Amino acid sequence: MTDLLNKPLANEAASDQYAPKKEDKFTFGLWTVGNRGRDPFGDFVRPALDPVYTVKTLAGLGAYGVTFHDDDLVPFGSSLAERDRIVKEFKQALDDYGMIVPMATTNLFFHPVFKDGAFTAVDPAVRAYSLQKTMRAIDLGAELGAKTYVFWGGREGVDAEASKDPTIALKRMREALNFLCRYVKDQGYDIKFAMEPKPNEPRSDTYLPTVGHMLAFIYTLDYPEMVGLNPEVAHENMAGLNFTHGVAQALEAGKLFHIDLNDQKGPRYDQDLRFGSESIKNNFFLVKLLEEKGYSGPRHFDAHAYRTEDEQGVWDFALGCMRTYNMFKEKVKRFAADKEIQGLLAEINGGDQTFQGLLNGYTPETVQKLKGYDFNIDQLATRGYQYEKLDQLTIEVILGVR
Ligand code: GLT
Ligand code: MN
Ligand code: MN
Repeated sequence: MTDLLNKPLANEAASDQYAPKKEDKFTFGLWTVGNRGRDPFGDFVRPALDPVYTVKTLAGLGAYGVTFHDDDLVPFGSSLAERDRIVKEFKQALDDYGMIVPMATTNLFFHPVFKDGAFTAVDPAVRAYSLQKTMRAIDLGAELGAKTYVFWGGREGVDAEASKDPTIALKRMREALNFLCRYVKDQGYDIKFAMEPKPNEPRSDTYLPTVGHMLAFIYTLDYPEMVGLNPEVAHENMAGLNFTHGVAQALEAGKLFHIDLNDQKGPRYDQDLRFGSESIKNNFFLVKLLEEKGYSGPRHFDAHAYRTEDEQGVWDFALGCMRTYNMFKEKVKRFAADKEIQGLLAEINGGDQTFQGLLNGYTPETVQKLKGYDFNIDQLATRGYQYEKLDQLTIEVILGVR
């Protein structure tokens, strides 16, 4: 394996104002930079990356931490002695390179045993094994300091709709999460759960397909305060939804526990593209929301390099994700400091303040006033909202001419 950090990085601007820094809180899954380019039509194109080497290289690029599935770090079927050796070396690498593990998760989708799902599989033995594997993986995450534990329901769904009663599937999912919340409490771990929705792929339909579905489900759990969301850009776009609005709803409900940043070209298979490589305007508004509304968790990239790339291309990809986030962050500041834009926004949001008094909640007096008021709706309907101008100014900020 070549040690790319001993060579100059491809990016000559690596030390400019957009260069990633620890305080930016950028994190990557071991499976993201470690993605070997296999797809349903073609084999691996890149060699495996050693987790210790990954920690070192990501630290060198300015990342803050790494995340993993149990099997990304400790290969499936390792002996206990093997596990302990791997964990010890990995911990040492985290210390050596000043990296942390803010999040961990379980692989409940790769092994053939999970072909019908995990917590919602029809086979009780598979459901029981899934709990066992997850408890062991939570122990591993806790040992490495993870504070957030992600649940992506990889194969929790159906191909043959007749195979499962969807209400029973939801009950099984609830029972599993309730069980695991109790496990975390009984162990005294400082861990919260973040559920990650995805509408389909690899199954035809996945249960709890969007941010909204999952948010509603969380409040039916025994410990809703322990459970939040890990929304992913690509996944909401696969469902044709406005990702920023989904994230805003989670954030406003105090449920944005984590986030998976990447990109996607509209509703199609899950592309997990380099962050900001496609939907420039959408991602500008996403970064604006995260930066302005107090999201303080890791900016986690769940994406991978194009299949055409060699190892250098993987690090170009990783650096690109982080730099683009920082570029959006700078554009967000510019937008906030732009006098014309802010003046226009103030004017747009102003309206006739005489009506504010009628919009402060329910009182019997307000009911009387509202019922009796003679609104000049024809005049109200003539208003032009200046959104063309506002949107063009936004585009001009994003494209760098303001
Ligand atoms: C898998 C999936 C992601 C999830 C990961 C966590 S694994 O790569 O496509 O969206 O976040 O299980
Ligand atoms: Mn994805
Ligand atoms: Mn994800």
